[in-house]
Amino acid sequence: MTFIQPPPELGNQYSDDRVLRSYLARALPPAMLRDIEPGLMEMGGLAGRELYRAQLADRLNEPVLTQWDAWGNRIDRVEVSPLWREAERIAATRGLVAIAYEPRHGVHARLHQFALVYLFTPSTDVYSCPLAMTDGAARALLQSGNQALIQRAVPHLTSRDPKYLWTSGQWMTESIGGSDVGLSETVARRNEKEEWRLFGRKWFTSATTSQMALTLARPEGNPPGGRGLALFYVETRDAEGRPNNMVVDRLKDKLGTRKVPTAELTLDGTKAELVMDSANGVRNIAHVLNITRTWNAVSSVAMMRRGIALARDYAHKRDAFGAKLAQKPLHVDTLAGMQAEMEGAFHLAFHVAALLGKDEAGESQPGQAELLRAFIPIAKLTIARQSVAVLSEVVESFGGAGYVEDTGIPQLLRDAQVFSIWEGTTNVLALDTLRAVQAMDGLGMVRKEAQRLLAEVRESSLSAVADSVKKTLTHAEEWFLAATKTGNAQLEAGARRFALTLGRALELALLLNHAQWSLVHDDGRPAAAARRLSAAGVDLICEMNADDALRLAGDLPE
Ligand code: MFK
Repeated sequence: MTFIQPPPELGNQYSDDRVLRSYLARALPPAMLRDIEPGLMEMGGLAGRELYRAQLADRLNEPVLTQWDAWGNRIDRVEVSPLWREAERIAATRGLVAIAYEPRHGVHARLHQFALVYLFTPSTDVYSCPLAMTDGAARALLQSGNQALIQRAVPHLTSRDPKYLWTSGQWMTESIGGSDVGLSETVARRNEKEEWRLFGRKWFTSATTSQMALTLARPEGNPPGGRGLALFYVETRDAEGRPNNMVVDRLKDKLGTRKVPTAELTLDGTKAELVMDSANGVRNIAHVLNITRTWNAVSSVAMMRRGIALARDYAHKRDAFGAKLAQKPLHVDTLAGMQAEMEGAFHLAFHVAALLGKDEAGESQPGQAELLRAFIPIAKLTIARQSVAVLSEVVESFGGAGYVEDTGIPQLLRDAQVFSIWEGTTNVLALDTLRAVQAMDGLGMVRKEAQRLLAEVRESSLSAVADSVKKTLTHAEEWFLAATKTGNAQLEAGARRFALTLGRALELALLLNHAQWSLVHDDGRPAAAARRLSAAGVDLICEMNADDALRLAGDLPE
């Protein structure tokens, strides 16, 4: 009889998750945790069993676009996969968007929401994408103060009833500008009835199945650039279900996130309403971006956690060279490195969620809104890169099996690759980090936040790592000041190393802070994660020669 390898399995993804449980035990009031824990347990059970099985069975299904009906009508119907239909129902009934808008848990609502999102995301093939945009749209509409649109759309966007729930798209990217959104070519014209109509092509619109979208267009006569764009509200179909003067040209053939019906759209007289003023579109859509980038960071951690859970289970089932992988020092060392990256990322993502919750509840301390503005791009860019690196290791930790599609393992890596692109690439977010830090007048507030976190770290076994965080932040601040004096080229060239260094230093400060609490509660594992993350390297700032960079990139002949 030939050998058959037992596959990796998942348990309850909440009860098995030491990192999430220990964080929530610390961050939430005990009565609230008791209240929400049955829901987390249920989601953890679904994620590890029914949904995980459904996900493996759904592997080859993809969205299908039908552009015409049998009688020649343009219909542009998109059918999503069975897993996505189930995900939509679960997301509505468990309130994955709604929770953030319900008053029940006040300042902690975001932590409750993102704990559920973190459990739900890895088993639902990036259904988090339409949910993130739905959440972003609800927040942007509420912040717009446009009462008509708030009353029209927000009750749908934040509903727990699957029949009433709307999802929202966010149509920003155009062929000319994925990053440089200010170049957008879509035009908005107002007709004699004072109705706005949009004309243009949106190049990367996920959530084509959504009932509404927020989008950017340039009112005729407005100047070029992001300020000349305006933020518009669009309903995708009329009351009879006919497309709103728009066509789905095609679905994208993407590296990953293949369940997401990402499309190219042509808007040809699409009816739209202004959300706010008839300019400042980039500034106004940034409310959506800050929410979707937070979802992106949490989803990136969740995918790391899923890959590690599978790899750890497999390590106890796979024999090689006379022992289980879980008993092999080199394999254990590799898994430990992955776990430390994930734990640091977890604490940064949930710290952002906590700050967001405070901000929305109007309970931010002075300076916290500015910190949130900077921490969102820092968290998004740092964690997305960690996710790609960790999931690459996850694939490798299965050897050849990790490279075989029907194990479900390769998809983890392909899907993770979207996190560093979707809602802003690493480099674009590094530049955004520079702008946010400049707007705060430097790194003083970040340093103070790290000092506050580290002041609680009293265990002598953690002090060397705590000192390394302080040194790293001092180095980052020195570099930032020197590069600011030297000029824009230097600052821009080093922005990615700077932002990643801030991200890793913040992760470590948060992890140390949690490690201190955990040691008091007889758990030394967060301390081990902090030591390991520190050893892997936090300070990435170094002087790079600009001419060498040009030589290597090919623009200097010698
Ligand atoms: C999940 C499945 C996904 C399926 C596949 C998807 C694959 C990927 C598809 C995509 O195309 S994702 C690409 C999404 N694109 C982005 O996320 C945009 C990335 N680019 C940026 O974020 C740029 O930084 C930005 C467009 C915002 C820069 O544009 P500008 O025109 O140079 O804007 P500027 O001058 O920096 O900012 C304009 C205003 O917005 C300023 O305010 P004021 O008008 O008061 O001065 C800024 O402060 C404000 N602002 C910008 N970013 C902000 C912000 N405010 C708050 N938060 C922010 N993050």
